Amino acid sequence: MGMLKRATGAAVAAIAAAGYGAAARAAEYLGQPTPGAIDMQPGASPLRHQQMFFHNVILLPIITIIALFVLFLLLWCVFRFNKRANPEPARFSHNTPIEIVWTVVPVLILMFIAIFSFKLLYAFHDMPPPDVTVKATGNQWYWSYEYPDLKIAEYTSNIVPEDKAPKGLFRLAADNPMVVPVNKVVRVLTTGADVIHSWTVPAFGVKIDAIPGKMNQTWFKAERIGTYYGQCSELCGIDHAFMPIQVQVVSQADFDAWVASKGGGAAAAASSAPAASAAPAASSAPAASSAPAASSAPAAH
Ligand SMILES: [Cu+2]
Repeated sequence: MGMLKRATGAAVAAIAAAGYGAAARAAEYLGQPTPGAIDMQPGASPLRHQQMFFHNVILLPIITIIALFVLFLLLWCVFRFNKRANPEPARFSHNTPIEIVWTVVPVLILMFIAIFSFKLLYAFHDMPPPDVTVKATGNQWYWSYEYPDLKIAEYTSNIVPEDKAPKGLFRLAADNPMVVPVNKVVRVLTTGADVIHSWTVPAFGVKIDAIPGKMNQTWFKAERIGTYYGQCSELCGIDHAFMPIQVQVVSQADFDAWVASKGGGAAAAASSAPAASAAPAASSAPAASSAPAASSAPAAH
């Protein structure tokens, strides 16, 4: 008995240590996947925290309880009502109270989920006035970025080859990352130059399709300086796995310096404040890129 107790204690300690190790590693690997870890990447934007709350605190317990309840019902039927345990089966086929319960309870569960789900959906939709606007265009097979308000012309962001990529970051690292200031609302406009791609950065809780002839928009506010990685998340062809997304979150001073180094105009951020729809930003884009002009032509394809 004592030995069993000790063994159990050791197992619990090992599991706790493993969990602690994973948590420690997860903190270390902000903005990128962690080898051997369970759970999602640590979040680095306010809406990402809300998403994780929705998943971990609302959805996961509901899913677990329902799965266990259904398992219990199955086992109960198997053992209590098999031929040996219950040789004389009952003949009734309806039970009004229970039919009302199994209709009403799922409706209530779904309504409860909807409260949190819709709140999150609207939070993503109601973007605060953006400080920086970046247009991300998906190409076969790389991303290109443009800062229309800051007069930074479109530049391409290619994958860093395997022999040059930092350890564990092949297919995540990109040569010319998107650069954004910390704690500022960043509006991302996405479009596709050829086929549908999807601009995704897990740590910001952002995943939005980049569709040819259409301009989508989303936003995030990065809370911490660092490097964040994502990947195209729409099957877009043979090199789908080789068009990584790298976002460099820097201080405002570093961002201004980067804008200057790109030949961009400073302090244009305020001018974009009232804009809520994607169209005007697209029409003011200086570079002659292929996609935005088509955005108003619904019958292009
Ligand atoms: Cu793609």
